Amino acid sequence: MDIAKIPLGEWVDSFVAWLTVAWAGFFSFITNLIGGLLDIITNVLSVGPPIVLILALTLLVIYTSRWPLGIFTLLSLLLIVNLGYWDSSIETIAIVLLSGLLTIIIGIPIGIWCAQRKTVQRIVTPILDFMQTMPAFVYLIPAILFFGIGVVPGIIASFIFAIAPTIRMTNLGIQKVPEDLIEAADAFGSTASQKLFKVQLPLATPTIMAGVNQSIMLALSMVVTASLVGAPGLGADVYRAVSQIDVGQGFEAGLSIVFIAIILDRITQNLRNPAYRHVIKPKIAFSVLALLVLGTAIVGVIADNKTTVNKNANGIGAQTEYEIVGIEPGAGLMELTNTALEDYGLDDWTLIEGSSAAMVAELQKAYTNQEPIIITGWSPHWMFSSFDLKYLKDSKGSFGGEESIHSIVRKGLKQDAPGAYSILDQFSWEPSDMESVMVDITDGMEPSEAAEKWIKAHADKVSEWTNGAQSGSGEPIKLVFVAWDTEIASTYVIGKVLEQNGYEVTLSQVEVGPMFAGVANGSADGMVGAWLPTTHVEYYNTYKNEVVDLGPNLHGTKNGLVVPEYVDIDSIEDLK
Ligand code: PBE
Repeated sequence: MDIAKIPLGEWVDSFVAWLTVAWAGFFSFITNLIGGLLDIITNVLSVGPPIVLILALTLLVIYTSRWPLGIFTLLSLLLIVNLGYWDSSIETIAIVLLSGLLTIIIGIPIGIWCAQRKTVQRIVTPILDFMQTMPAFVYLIPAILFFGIGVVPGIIASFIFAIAPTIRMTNLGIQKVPEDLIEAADAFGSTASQKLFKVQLPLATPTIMAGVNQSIMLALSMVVTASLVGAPGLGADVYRAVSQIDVGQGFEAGLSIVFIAIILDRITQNLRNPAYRHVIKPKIAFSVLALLVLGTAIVGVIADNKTTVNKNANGIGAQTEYEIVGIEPGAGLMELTNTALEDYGLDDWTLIEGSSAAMVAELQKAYTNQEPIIITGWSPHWMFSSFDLKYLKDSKGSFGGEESIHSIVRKGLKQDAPGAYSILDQFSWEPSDMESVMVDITDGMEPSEAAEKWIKAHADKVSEWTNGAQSGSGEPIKLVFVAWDTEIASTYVIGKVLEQNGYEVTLSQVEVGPMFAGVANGSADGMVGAWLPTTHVEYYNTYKNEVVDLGPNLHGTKNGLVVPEYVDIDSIEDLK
């Protein structure tokens, strides 16, 4: 039976494409609103030296959950400062607080509405089921298109992921209020709102607070995922550690997340019934806290307005908010860009970590709206044929010169699969070859299809690679690659060629560090994406004694900062 595939994916694509354009104004309003709120929260949290917030949190924990936990709070936060994760922690706490605040503001009313109307509950429940079970990663994709990369799509995705418990528990809490109390309220002639605010909500508060607590914990569990689209903080530290296989950093950042989780959990759990409520009345304690927070926020906003006045509002920096759109944190290009920022003294600028796909989405969006954007770019890349782009001149040579891409295999492959070894060894092509595969993939072809098409059209070239190589008899070959457009193209092509020569090939997509480490420890057989001598020099030096370098498969690559032609600057110096 041959029934055509239902183009569900395409429908979603075009719907999202339509939304992106038709609702652009709304989305940029939301982006600015959330970005602005986050700035305010971050400013409040980072007022004065770290010890200010540490003491404030410690006092709050002592008040809500007794002094032993207060001591834990004090020590764990001091440890975070000592390990060097304080700034990241502030960013993470701010993100979690804001997502939590949004779930309260939006979730509790929806929960109340559900409790009051059966129909609403019937509609909302399946939506919540859907929101909770759809892998959170999936929300990130449209979120990038709507809100750009950075912290905002991360907050939105966390919010969608985290709001369900607040809605469910509010609904549950109100429905659990005993019938006779409601009847009594009715008998005394109370209005609907009196009933809600004087009877239902007060009785439901413990349940609602349990929901809020869960929402905040869920939001915290999203921080690593959110860092894939450029949200800063401890999540980004963890992602960077994975990307570079830095066990120590991963542990330190992970531990910091655990500490923050425990602190936030205890505070929210005991907020309603503080341990020392008899010593200081909760009303007084929380009013003082609220006043302090509000006061700091207002002073912060005023001070902020004063400082921004001095900056050149029309310069490229102001237009792009001093942000350079980067890619995977472990990519060599990111390291090079950080060096460049130092070399050129560009301390005002931030390099946003995310992924190649997010970077391209951001470029596409800016290009359509003819907005200024600066990205970390490399060639060969299809983006240069799809958009009018230029490299910014790099007079200090921070990005190194032209490079080659090497094929690297594990030790022992030559003995275990001599044919595969010699094909990988003889693999070599031109940037233009690679680009044509990349263009087909961007135009919607499956990578394996695009690879097959190129192989068919270039039989002579392929026969040079397979020349003299003995055919395999179904031996497994595992190639690792990172989801950079260049490496997707090359890995699929060489994978197909190996397959056509009798090997059982699996391609597995990993982060940069794991790509090198996998070949070094023999869990992968090879890879064709080592950019040398500059981009991957650190990984190469770490692993060079445990791998076999088969030399270049392509010459003439380039790395750098890239802007659309319509952006009015030409060199990195112009970013000053
Ligand atoms: N790249 C493409 C990679 C190598 C391949 C330039 C994004 C990197 O920076 O590590």
